[in-house]
Amino acid sequence: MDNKSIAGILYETADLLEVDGQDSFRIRSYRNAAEAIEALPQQITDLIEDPKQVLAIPGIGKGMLHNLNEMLHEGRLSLHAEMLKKYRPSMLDLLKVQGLGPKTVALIWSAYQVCDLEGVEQLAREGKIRELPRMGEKHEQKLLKAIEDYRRIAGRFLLSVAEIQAEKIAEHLKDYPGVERAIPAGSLRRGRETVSDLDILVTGPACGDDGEREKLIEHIIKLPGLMEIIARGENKVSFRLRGGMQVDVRFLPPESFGAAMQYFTGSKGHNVALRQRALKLGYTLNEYSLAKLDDQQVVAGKSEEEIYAALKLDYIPPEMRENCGEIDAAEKHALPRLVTEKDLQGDVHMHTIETDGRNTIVEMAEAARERGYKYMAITDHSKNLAFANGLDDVRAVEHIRRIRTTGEKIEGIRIFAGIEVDILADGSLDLSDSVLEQMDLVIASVHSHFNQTAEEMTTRLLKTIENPNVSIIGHPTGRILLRRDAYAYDMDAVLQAAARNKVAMELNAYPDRLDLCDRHLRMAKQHGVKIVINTDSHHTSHMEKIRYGVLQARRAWLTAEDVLNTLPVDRFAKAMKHDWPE
Ligand code: DGT
Ligand code: CA
Ligand code: CA
Ligand code: ZN
Repeated sequence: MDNKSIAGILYETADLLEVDGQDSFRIRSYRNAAEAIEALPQQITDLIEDPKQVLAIPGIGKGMLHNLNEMLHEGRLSLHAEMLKKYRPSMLDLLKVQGLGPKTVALIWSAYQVCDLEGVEQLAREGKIRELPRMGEKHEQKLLKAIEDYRRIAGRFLLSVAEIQAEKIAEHLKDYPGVERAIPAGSLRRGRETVSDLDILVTGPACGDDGEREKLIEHIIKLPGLMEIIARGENKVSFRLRGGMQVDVRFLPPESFGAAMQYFTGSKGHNVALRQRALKLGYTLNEYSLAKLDDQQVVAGKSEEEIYAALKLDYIPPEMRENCGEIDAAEKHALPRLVTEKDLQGDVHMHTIETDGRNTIVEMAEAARERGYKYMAITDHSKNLAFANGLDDVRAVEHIRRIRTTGEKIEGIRIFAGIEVDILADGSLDLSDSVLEQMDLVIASVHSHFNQTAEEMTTRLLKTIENPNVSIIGHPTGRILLRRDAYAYDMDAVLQAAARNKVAMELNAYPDRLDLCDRHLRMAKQHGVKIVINTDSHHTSHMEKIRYGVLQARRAWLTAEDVLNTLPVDRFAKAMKHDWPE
């Protein structure tokens, strides 16, 4: 955990304690500690082994030292977790709304036991906020506006959504004569699962002198969907799109383009570490160039490649730039060869019209073959998913037969007969073992009872993993990005069991799922658990979403060896029966 996340948890704890009506001294101690850690020049992780140094930080006493130890060793703060359990994580969103401080939130909670955005919005609409002490109709209106703004402005967007916008803007820019390159940097280029604002870098003669740039800006603001201009400077224009996404467009001379790409791709943590390295080697690094410290002579700037090379580093792919050890690895020529989309030989999570998909077996298989895959699997739902018309034992066996008959008729691609079977509340499966045994592969997924305790969920998943018919755990945390949190369980215990039983974890490439996430994928790799990257396609057009899965895998430093569906078809078939390659 870095200082920023620790400070964040402490701030949140302070806010929650205030909502909870605890004494102001205690609340202040958490805020003071958060401020102190935020302002610290070095990482608290580096100090924690020496309690004297930590206690020397103003605002940090024995109790807080204990909290810091807990956070650094357990990755959580129990008081924070306790408060979140009492008030739900949605309380934190509420606290971020302009003008909704802990005191007002506490007032609303005590009167109505409501602690989420939707709930408060409804109360305001129904005129129930004005009935609270010291509140009036004006407050209510302001609150509604603030909730609207919060949603619009504080929002993050799915990578897939941000990409579409970025492409439109880049096209619009390139329509203008004298624009040579228009490339998105920032979190989008790093392939983060969600993106807050777009950072687009532009170069070409049109970025040359001031007059030219003014004309280019005039062109930019004609962009369809542009809602408001936020800032208009010499080298930059910022605006907001309909739907709330903010965009920063920067104009650059060609000799700085690489330096700017490097800087604005980030991450901030990566940049800070890279700049420190530059200083150590006698250079300064900024968004304009890499230059010698003594005489300011520029040594690199046109391309990212020359910057990394001048810093005696192998080129670091954008997905790895999160300050997670990539600079060390690049120095030692030890960066992994990241998995690519081309490495994938198949996609083995797909639905058809037999349950909730939109296409037939043949259509799905042909689309997969079209993509160049050597194999694919049909994995329709089981009966517990009633709204999806899930299969019972009898229909499942019929479906296997249908899949195999189709497979015999189709050339150039192997169709595996599989199933996405529901994991029931107790960890048993929704279909009989005698049916599951007949499958080429079995994906087991949680689609119900998301609210079990972490203990129940852990036991549930461990039981599933022990079932010898299970090949893969599907979308293993159940999260829906920006909508539904991951269900809680002991990831370590589950990954250990998965490694022991040779049950793979899915990386579901669907852009609003993308679980396992990068952090969990790294954990999986450490445990020796193999990954399968799947699209969970319900339509032939969904198969292209595989690239989001590949991006996430690359962010986790995965290589082709870590991913089972890079294997040739026969080898993959064995891997689905617990025979993994070394
Ligand atoms: P986002 O927009 O929240 O999804 O994430 P980013 O990474 O796109 O962040 P953003 O848009 O604030 O900034 C773009 C890049 O600019 C960021 O990845 C690194 C660089 N950057 C921004 N602020 C700083 C800073 O204070 N120091 C350094 N070294 N780099 C920064
Ligand atoms: Ca950004
Ligand atoms: Ca930005
Ligand atoms: Zn599913």
